[in-house]
Amino acid sequence: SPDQQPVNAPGLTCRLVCVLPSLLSSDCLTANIVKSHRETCQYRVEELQALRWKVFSREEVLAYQSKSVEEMWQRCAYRLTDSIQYVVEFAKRIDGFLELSQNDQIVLLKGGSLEVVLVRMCRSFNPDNGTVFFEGKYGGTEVFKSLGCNDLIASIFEFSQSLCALHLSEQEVALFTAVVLLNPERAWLQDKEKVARLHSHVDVAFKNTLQRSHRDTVLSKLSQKTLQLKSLCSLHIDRLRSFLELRPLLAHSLFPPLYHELFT
Ligand code: MHQ
Repeated sequence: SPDQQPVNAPGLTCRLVCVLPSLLSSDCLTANIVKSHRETCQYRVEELQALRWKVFSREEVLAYQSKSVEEMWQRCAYRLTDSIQYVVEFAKRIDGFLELSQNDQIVLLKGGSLEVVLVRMCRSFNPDNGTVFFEGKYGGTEVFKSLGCNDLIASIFEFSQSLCALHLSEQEVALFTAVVLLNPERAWLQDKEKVARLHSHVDVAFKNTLQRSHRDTVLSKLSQKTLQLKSLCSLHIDRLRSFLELRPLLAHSLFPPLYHELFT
């Protein structure tokens, strides 16, 4: 019978035996996550870099600085909420995320969406002059002065600066943000085990990718970043609390519903 015939097809044998097994299942996940990132990253990194010459003029910076605290918080909350909507779309496109319970999807997004935005921010950040792409042009920390939380803004900018120093590729940003999002340690998860399984698949995919590009050393540097992200997010919540305590009635009309749902 034909299937009993010995084969002598060295090229084919090599392809099956040597080449195919090097395509690990984690490569599929990497491809899925990189594609999800590319489709939901708001601006392509080349676009952002090409716009670096567009910097706010002194007059434009002064105009931002003379805005009221309320207006500036409202603007930033809208920008942040807009970015978070892209992160929600990113999450939904990661294989396995929509198989989690709705509760756990929400818990992961509530706990991780700002962290992902802050990691993604390094793509919009120019480390040469410490400016970020905000409302159409690049501006430094002085643009955000009227928010009245210079310490938070300075820490966010320092974080971006230090992340830029790692020169992460788009593939690395994609995988790192997925690892950050699928954190099985978030409080109130119903099925922690299921999240942990998904997280470890992404973790393996990330480690394989780093190993293959001889970038293993970024891994330990990124684990420090995870801690910094946590403290930036609690600082954001602290500053938001102080802002709201002074304006209990105003707050509801000021912020977009999704910002409320996530942070207040
Ligand atoms: C853009 C790049 C970008 C630029 C500036 C939420 C609030 C009212 C105050 C980023 C806390 C401040 C903002 C700077 C903080 C959370 C604000 C200040 C995507 C959006 C992003 C990352 C902004 C997000 C919100 C930030 C961090 O391409």
